[in-house]
Amino acid sequence: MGYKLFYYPGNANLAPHFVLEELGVPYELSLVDRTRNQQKDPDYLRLNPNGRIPTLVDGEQVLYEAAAICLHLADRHPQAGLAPDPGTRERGELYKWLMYFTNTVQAEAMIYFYPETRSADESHWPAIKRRAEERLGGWFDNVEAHLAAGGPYVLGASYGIADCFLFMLGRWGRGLQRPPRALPAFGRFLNLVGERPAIRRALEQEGLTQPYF
Ligand SMILES: N[C@@H](CCC(=O)N[C@@H](CS)C(=O)NCC(=O)O)C(=O)O
Repeated sequence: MGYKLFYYPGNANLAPHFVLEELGVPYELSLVDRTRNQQKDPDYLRLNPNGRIPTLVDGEQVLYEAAAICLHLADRHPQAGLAPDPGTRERGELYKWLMYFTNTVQAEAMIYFYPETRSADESHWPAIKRRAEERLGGWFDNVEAHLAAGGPYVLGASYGIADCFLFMLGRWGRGLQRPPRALPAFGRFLNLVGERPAIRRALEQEGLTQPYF
């Protein structure tokens, strides 16, 4: 069985890419060249009508939405232990955090990085970015409080897909005035996860260079 992950370096494909490397399963990476707007090419739109990255092909099935791909991969390989069993308290915690990461934090990051999606008037963009940065700071503070109260990982002692996702978000926040690496527990988390060989391999395969977060 082989997967195909459509990616652009550093984009929302990072989390599923970390998961694939962590699983150690065969997969192929396929570059969607955003510098040439290939995410809007008809061939790609047939796979992902949203024209966004990532997309995962798993045999006959095509999936988009990074968090859904991470959950699917963890469920396809339960022996790897990257997600708690369905129906458990821990699985509920995973849903809560993963949805928070994708629906609240990632969504805010998208406003910060792409203010043009919120107003066609360029003079509005600095204010949109400032507000998104303030709000992102608040979301990251909530993650900090959670990690400081437990940790070292999102679900406590066991590493999994929520950590892959959070590492991606922590990396995206590296250019903020108050970056996640400057928060004590979040900084420890990024250092810890950033040392994992699977994470390193994925970052290198995407051609990303230090500092990673
Ligand atoms: N919620 C989606 C968001 C995906 C997304 O926004 N990807 C960005 C890159 S990080 C993208 O493809 N942007 C190109 C575009 O919108 O044209 C997911 O998590 O997969």
